[in-house]
Amino acid sequence: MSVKDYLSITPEIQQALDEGKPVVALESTILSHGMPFPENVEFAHKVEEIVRAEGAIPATAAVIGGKLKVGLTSEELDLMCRAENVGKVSRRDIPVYLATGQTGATTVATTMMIAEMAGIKVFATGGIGGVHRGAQETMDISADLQELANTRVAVVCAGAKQILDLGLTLEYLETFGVPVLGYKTDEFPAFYCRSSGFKLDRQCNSPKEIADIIYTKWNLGLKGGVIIGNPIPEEYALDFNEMEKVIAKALEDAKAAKVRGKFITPYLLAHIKDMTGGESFASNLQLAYNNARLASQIAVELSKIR
Ligand code: PSU
Ligand code: MN
Repeated sequence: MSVKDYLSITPEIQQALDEGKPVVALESTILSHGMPFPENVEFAHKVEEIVRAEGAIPATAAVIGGKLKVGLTSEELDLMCRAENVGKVSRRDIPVYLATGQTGATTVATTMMIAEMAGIKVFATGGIGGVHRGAQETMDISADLQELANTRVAVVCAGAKQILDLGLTLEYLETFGVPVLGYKTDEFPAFYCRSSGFKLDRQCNSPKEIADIIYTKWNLGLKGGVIIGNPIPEEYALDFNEMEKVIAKALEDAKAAKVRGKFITPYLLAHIKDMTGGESFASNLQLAYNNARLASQIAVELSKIR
């Protein structure tokens, strides 16, 4: 069996890729482990509609029935949203899930892997994983960062959540040669908040400018991704200091409950949601829509260059 035999790409997406049309990858962990059911069903469909409205084709990734799925049917989206017996699949889990036929939601890392295999250049998510607070002791660094170091996919995100150590996350990305571009900002966004206090080297003000940088990186033969930090729209942004309090409590609870490994991120996300109620969830939806829009615009610009 070759790589192609493991990939299951919908005919619509395959045709778009063959014709060099814009395609935007979307992850499924945000559905299965980042949002409640049934609200996530509406999100899953709406985010795809936004991509289409911008002139690109959405490609939500997942691992189902021993295949790396690129593009999900309505039934498959529903399966991911219900999240019954749906694991969280990072790079190391892929062989296990494929060989055993288990159903899994793809993280940023695995969605990037699958996107590159399929030939998709741009990917929209909410927030990337990163270096966790206290990683000096725990060594908890998301596999998302290694993927960004190695895999040629541009990732549009609202930065990374404050649950992480944003400073160390940026240091790590610098070490591994991953450009971090700010869209209409000169700071790395902090998911619910527009700014983090961490300055970026480059502010870009148009999708075209971002597409040119992405194209140049890969045209040079450089491996790895590009991060585009797209701040949450002003009207949905939450207060940084308020969030800091919520996160401190969530981290304390996680420690007391001895949560480890891949369960830490979903645990913290669920706790934050419970503590902040509907407000943070509404923000989460809006920033993800905002990222899907920008990612589509970048994909459209990239398709004009190639
Ligand atoms: N950050 C968020 N929401 C999410 C995730 C991260 O704000 O849903 C998910 C993404 O799928 C990301 C994964 O790739 O969590 C990172 O998990 P870990 O920290 O275990 O690598
Ligand atoms: Mn981890």
